[in-house]
Amino acid sequence: MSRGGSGPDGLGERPPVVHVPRRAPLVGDYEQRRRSFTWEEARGWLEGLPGGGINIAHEAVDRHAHSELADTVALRFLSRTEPTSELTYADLARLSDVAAVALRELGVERGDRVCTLLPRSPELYLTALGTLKAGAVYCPLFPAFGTEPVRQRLELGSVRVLVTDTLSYTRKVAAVRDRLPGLRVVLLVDAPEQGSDEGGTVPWATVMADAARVVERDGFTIAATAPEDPALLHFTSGTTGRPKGAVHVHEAVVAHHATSRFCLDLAPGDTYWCTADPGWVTGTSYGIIGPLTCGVTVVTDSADFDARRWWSILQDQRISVFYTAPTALRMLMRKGAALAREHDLSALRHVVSVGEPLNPEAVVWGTEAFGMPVHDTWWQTETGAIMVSNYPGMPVRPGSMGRPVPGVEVGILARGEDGRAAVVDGHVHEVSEAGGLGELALRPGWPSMFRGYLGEPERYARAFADGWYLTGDLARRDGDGYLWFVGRADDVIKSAGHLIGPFEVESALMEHPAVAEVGVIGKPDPLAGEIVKAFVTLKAEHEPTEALRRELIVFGRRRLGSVAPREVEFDEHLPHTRSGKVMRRLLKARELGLPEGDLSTVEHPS
Ligand code: 6R9
Repeated sequence: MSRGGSGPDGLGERPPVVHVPRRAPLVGDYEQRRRSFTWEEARGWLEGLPGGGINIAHEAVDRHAHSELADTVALRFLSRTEPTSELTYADLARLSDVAAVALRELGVERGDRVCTLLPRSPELYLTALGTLKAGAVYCPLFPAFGTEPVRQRLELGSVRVLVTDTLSYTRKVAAVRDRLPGLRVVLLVDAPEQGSDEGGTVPWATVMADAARVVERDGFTIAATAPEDPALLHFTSGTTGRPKGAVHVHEAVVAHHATSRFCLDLAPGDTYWCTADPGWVTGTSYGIIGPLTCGVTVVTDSADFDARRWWSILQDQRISVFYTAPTALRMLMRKGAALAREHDLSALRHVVSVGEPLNPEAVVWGTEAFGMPVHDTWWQTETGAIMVSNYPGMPVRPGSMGRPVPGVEVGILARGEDGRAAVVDGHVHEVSEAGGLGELALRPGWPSMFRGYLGEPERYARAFADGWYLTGDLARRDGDGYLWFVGRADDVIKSAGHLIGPFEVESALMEHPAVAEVGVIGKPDPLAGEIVKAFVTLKAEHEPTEALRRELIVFGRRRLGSVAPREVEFDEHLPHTRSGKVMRRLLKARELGLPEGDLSTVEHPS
């Protein structure tokens, strides 16, 4: 075990926090579980379809609808504007059958892509599950995206059906609809059943009513999907180029389920709240699929962050397991632990975090506010499920992401000059000494690993080397196997837990007539972790005025929505590589006030 106040290799400055959970954790004894666990065993915890297939929606919903959980609330929808509503597992099974038939009646076939651009509302969850039941591929879009990210994802995904509301449609899709010939059908959830005013759209209520009659008449049979059939498409961002569409298959549900047990400790009887929007991978893997496979009650809230509201939800809903992100925890911390203590959190037994580095202070603050430490987890869109975690019942080392999920092998790979894992003659080398820095890598083989970047086999192939999946994150591993996040090996930005590609932001700003060149970085921010900052060189005839700076911010906001730059700075001399690319790393070094020659430190902002 660790020496006194820090990890054995000087990692971490705070003593481990020990919390004895109220009930025996499902992961059991971690060391023993790691030795004995196989993914085949976890597959056996699920039902499967007759004939050897597997379908995520069957495991998440139908399996429970035919069990003693049928009348248990599966989803509870909280909202500022609508009354609270609920769906039991039996309701959800029936209505997702109807949604599946509605999609089939609209011509959706196996493998077709169906998108939502919706707040966290019943229609989003019914579309997700109905799509999976129809054997099609569900692709969630973040409702705060602006026109450009929405258009690009609909186009790259060749999306066939979009489910959205009138406001999002008119603001973000109508004007670009003629550039999306693949988009056959747009369903509006708020249009009256008699018909919609928006040309080229169909009311959700109408197709659902028609489909309900079909189900009544003919019954419904779920698509007989095979384990390797595509199920989910999640767009994610890289350093360069367009967003990448990570494809996940139905077999992924084995990992969603096992990690929901091991890391979130979910079992029937729990009331669980995941604050992530399904537009990001956490809100799908652990806001829909994982918890439903465990038969719990999932609470969703369509409102934005509000500290008082959040503490009230934790109290009034008697939340037992809470999964959130460091930015939200920092926002709660700002309001103080006293606010937490005004609330009865006696139902709460496990608090978990993901998405960005979790400050050691936040872990420890958890013991004051929640009565237990915050447990960090690490994973990515590409991994589909949690890969590294702090487990209930094990000492938490504040600042560490935890240890690998049983069934997952992690490597720390020695780096080359570009900061990524060095591949020499097709081979990589693991950093063997404890505490050594390298690129975090995973041995392929877990069920929820992405099976491709849509239409980009070379990009997918580049994500692997010598039998490892390369994550693009830098990390250290201490002598006890705990992993410590150091930074990204690339220029991707994490703001409030949301992954943002600098190239996408740069491309959008380049559309402004005054802009000659742009470099975008993540600027450290005490609350959001990073905020998006753009350095802009203007074309010769334009003056760097305050008015133009503000115009660029508004321009970005309109095009990009929530991923737009919060800060814009004019810079006549953007640094370039020899090949002429803007050196974002140097921009970041300047921003941080670091010596420009010393680029190695840029990736260690802590
Ligand atoms: C699930 C999700 C993935 C990237 C990942 C890393 C960062 C996630 C983290 C963390 C430090 C943690 N990240 N969890 N960094 N500590 N516990 O967030 O997926 O949006 O694809 O982002 O997020 O950099 O590589 P995604």
